[in-house]
Amino acid sequence: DYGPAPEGSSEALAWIANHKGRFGHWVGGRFTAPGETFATRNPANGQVLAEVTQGSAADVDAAVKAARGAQAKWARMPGFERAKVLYALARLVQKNARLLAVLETLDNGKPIREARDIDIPLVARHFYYHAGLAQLLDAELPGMEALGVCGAVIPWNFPLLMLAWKVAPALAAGNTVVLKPAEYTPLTALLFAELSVQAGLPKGVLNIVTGDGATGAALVDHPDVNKIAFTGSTSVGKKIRAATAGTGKALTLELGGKSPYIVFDDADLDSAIEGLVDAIWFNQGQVCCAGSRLLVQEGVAERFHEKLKRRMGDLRVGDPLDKCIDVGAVVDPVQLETITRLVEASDGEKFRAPCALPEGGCFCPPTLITGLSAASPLMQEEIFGPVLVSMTFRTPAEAVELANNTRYGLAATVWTENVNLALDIAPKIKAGVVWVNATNLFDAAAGFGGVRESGFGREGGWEGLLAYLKPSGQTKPLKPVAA
Ligand code: TXE
Repeated sequence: DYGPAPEGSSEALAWIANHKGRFGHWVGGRFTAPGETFATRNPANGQVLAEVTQGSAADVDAAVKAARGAQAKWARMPGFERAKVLYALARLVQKNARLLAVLETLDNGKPIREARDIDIPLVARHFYYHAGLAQLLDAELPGMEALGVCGAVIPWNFPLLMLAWKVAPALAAGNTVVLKPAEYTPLTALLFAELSVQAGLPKGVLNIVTGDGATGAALVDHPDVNKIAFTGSTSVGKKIRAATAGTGKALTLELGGKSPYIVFDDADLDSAIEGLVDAIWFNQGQVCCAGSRLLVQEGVAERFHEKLKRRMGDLRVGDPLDKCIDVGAVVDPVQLETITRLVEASDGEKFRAPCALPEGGCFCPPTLITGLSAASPLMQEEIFGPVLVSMTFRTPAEAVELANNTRYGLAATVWTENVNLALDIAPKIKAGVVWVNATNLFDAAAGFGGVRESGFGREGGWEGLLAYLKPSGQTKPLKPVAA
């Protein structure tokens, strides 16, 4: 069903125009008047999409007060009543899928195919799944209660999906939320907030304060916030951990990565190539668990690199609203500059996909770099762009050693037809998830998160929900669990 983009941007632009192109914060179930604003732009053409308000500490305080005011009543509701609202949110996301997908693509630069087929469906699934958990809570975890007011600080690579990862479990457990979207991509969160009224979400249960890192820091530092859930860079994660230490705030951190993608001699190479395209060029490589470090066994390395270069020649980089393209725009000129600088500064042999890049936007060619040493900065640092670095190895033991030769530990991928080999090395790799002959598999029911400098805590599944609960103050009698 590929062809020129029938999905226009008119509906999304009309939504922005209905708000006169200027947004305040979402506090207590309505938009505040816009204050001092900054622009959010379409990275594919540099055009300003809208002006959003730079949140001050006073704005954060007002949002926290609204969240606090709504919390006790929301938590006292029976789980199945909260579930009704979460189901309604899931259905509204599906009903407005096209509008949300186009708005996400405009604000972020990701291919519309990905926003439409991956981001937005996963958002709906996350709310459906947590609606189910909300219903079970009273019977299954009678001794647990909500933490209170939860602060969420999220990144720009999956704007609405990261909102869902934090808001769905928080609300299911009876918490209220103040969310700070990334400054590059605030729009789908604001649209979602508006939709939440139709879902019957009580006022004050979800509040959104837009702004930059200073706004995020004000939320982290607010004394009446009970938990911070953060996804973003390792450096900011460290600051947040330090800022919350000793405050009694609960904390989960989902940070950067440099995930290995290991290909053994006996792997089905064509499948491994397709997996790799998904691992490193999905979302322009701006994925925390991107398979950004290829480790390929010596015997097949040359053949694999040849095949990979041929496949890179087929990648289409272009207008993110065009359904035919594979790689869209990176999120912002600053990110583009960082990626370009890192690539330019590295030695090693660089192969850039021979594709024409559109002018006037943040476009970056898919790039493969070989011939680097294990210690070189590009092998160690997260690039967060469409850039793959590659090394060879001889033995499985060496593959494990190289895989673990990083400060991160978010994800890893192993390709081999030898199931014993896969089962042997997977547990030796230090990572939150190891995929075998597959990559980028996510499910709302499976906890996702990292080890080492990729963070701690899990999002998704029961373990993700438990991160939004604490043992109840009053001891309730244990109810028998229904068969
Ligand atoms: O991230 P930041 P940036 C990595 C990736 C990328 C780099 C920089 O390598 O190139 O980080 O991206 C808010 N207190 N990842 O600068 O700064 C900020 O406003 C509280 C990996 O965009 O970490 C935004 O909402 N909050 C990552 C969010 O933190 C603060 C996804 C993330 O921004 C803050 C994004 C502070 N002191 C970037 N400073 C992943 N793991 O997926 C900033 N923020």
